[in-house]
Amino acid sequence: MRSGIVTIAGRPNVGKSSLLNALIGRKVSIVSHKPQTTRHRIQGALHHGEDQIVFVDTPGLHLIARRALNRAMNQAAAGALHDVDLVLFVVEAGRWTDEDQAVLDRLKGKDVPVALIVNKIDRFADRERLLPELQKLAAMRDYAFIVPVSALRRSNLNPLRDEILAHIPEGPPLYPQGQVVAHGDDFTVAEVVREKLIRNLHQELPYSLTVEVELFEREQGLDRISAVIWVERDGQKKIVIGDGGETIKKVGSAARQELERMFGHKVFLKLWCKVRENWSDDIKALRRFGLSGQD
Ligand SMILES: Nc1nc2c(ncn2[C@@H]2O[C@H](COP(=O)(O)OP(=O)(O)OP(=O)(O)O)[C@@H](O)[C@H]2O)c(=O)[nH]1
Ligand SMILES: [Mg+2]
Repeated sequence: MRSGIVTIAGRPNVGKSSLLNALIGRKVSIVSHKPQTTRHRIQGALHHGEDQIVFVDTPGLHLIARRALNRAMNQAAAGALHDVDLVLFVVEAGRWTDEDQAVLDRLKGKDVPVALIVNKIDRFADRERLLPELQKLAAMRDYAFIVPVSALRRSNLNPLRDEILAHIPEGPPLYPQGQVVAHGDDFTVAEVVREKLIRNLHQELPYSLTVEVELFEREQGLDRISAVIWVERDGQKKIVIGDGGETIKKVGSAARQELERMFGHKVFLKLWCKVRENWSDDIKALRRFGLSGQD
């Protein structure tokens, strides 16, 4: 019986959360085309027979961290690089940046085996071009193993799972059989609403908002949920609400539909938008929103 904790790390936008969801076969962590989507460490357990892998998805490590929120995100990610059984260093095929280099540097001298996962190989129609790419990446350090994958197309995931299983210790399971996540349904609600906001709002606004569940009542066959979207300025509130409430309605409806699918029952979701100036650089506010980066 094998059991281990495996961190998924890398710069923003390489597909860490997509990989977690694809490996587990269910949406555990939100995904968007914008970098810096994940803000917390998010655990998800993969049960394979008697074996179990507990994955830890992390915020993308980034170089420019001017706000307290960004520093907390980097701290949350860095805190998952030790005291685990294996780190999956995720990169994007054909795209190496200074931020990838910074992650590689951070992993130096750490007492944890590191595997290289080259994601988004679906973008390489010509497989011959992928090979020199992999060789270049492989030469950068000693890796426990290297696996090219596509989280989007779900390709090469079983070989990846088997490699991971071969590199984690024997031991009793960390999660009870059948349990997939450690976080509660209120966290899922806040994250799903935030995902729909990111997908429906342009430019920088998603970086200035956070979602807080104020009320969560589970009756028979129905959840009554009320959540606040916190923004930093009045102008942002106007955009989140949209003309005649159009945007916030669209976000609410998309979030409700996804939550109903996930929870398997009806959801009544009420969204509000409120201003709290400069929350993303305010340690007290971050703590209240569970974003302080502390354990
Ligand atoms: N073409 C392609 N796109 C992918 C693949 N995996 C993820 N993506 C896309 O890459 C973007 C970022 O995906 P995420 O999973 O949110 O990336 P992340 O590394 O978790 O990003 P942060 O949370 O911001 O650090 C999304 O638009 C995904 O759909 C893949 O295998 N192929
Ligand atoms: Mg992510």
